[in-house]
Amino acid sequence: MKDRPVVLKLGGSVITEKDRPLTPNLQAIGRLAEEIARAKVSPIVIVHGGGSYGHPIAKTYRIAGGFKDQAQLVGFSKTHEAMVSLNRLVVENLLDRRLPAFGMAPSSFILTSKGRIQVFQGELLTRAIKTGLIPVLYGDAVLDTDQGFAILSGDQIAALLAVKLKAERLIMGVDVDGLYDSNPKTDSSARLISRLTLEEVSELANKIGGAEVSDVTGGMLGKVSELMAPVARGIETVIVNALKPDYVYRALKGEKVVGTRIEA
Ligand code: IP8
Repeated sequence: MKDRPVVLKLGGSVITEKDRPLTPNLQAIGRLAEEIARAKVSPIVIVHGGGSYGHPIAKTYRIAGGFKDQAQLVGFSKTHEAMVSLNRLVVENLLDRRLPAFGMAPSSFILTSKGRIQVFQGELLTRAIKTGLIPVLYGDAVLDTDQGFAILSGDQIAALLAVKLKAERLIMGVDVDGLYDSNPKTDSSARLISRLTLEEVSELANKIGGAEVSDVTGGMLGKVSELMAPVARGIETVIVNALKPDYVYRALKGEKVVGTRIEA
């Protein structure tokens, strides 16, 4: 590929109302589409999360744990369909800003094994990018060689794409300012970590420890572990608050922005 693409992940808790099933955050989706259009970054690949679309259905039918009984099959399909609906909203908002967004279902070209990506048939995706389209992917219910099916997170997809496409930059848009040294929701002395090396990530994981990991830090540490591979390959990787206007815009432009930058 001539130009190295930017990979942008939009968190499910940014583009949906996390606590209300099947409720999009249309204001955030519209604003982010406008920021992406204004930044004029090309090529760009977008991946979004599930939020209140994919997750509640996947949970009800226990999709992440794999096939156990026949009744889950409908749930597998419903999870995927919910993600297709959310994807359509994101794509439509980008099209409204005259961006050639093209929704692509990860379950059509990715196969996992125990939830980890095993087969990635990237030819169509690279072709779409070369043609000038903006692929818009999402965390999806996918087929799995070991357990029948699985839930594949948008984070895992975004990290893999960054590596495979030799991305210029990987931007993770989340609903907090970045990674903190403790949980900012319960600890008023929590400090935002603006720069972090791979080595420090594992130290921080040990310090916080399994059981006490809060939603914010725990979720973030899980995210950060996905980011290890692209960071190790020298891909600039940054976590920013996508709920705050212009943070994603600035990250797309490579400008200075509040967040956590992870370095090799
Ligand atoms: O929100 C999972 O993607 P994530 C999406 O990026 C589904 O973890 C299908 C639950």
